[in-house]
Amino acid sequence: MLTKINHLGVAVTSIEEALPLYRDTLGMEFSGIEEVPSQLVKVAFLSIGESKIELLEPTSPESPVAKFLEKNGPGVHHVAYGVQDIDATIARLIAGGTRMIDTTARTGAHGARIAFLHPKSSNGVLTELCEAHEDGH
Ligand code: CMX
Repeated sequence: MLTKINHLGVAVTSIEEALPLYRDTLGMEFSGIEEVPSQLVKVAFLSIGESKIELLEPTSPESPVAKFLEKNGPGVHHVAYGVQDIDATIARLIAGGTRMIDTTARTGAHGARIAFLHPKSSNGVLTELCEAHEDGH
């Protein structure tokens, strides 16, 4: 059902301030910043082999990431797993009783189709399913 860890999401108050650690100190490959209006965040992706780190900065106080930062401060926000068929995976999880935040896939960064499981249904870890766009992200 799952193919790999696609990315780890890290909540930050400022991508500009956090980026030098990942890009320059740790030497990860930086592939740019993108705004995801539907999620009220802007994101920066940094690659390590097949996986990525996604820095998440809220663009509004209403953003789920703004609420997370308010409560916890900066830190690991979610784990995203690659899936080949997100619609089938969502259907299987719902049939098995998993509580989904998204019961249908929506569009995330890089045009990927994404859906979140509720952290209350995944041992406190916000979990994302991610069906990569054709460009491989
Ligand atoms: N990891 C673990 N637990 C989390 C969490 C996270 N990232 N975010 C929230 N929670 C927990 C809260 O601690 C809270 O727990 P308690 O009830 O024990 O206090 C509970 O979930 C409810 O949180 P809340 O702050 O009251 O916020 P909401 O109920 O309004 O929303 C959630 C929570 C998870 C539904 C919301 O954050 C959400 O929809 N997240 C998914 C969307 C998202 O994060 N998008 C950004 C990523 C963009 C991308 O990758 O493209």
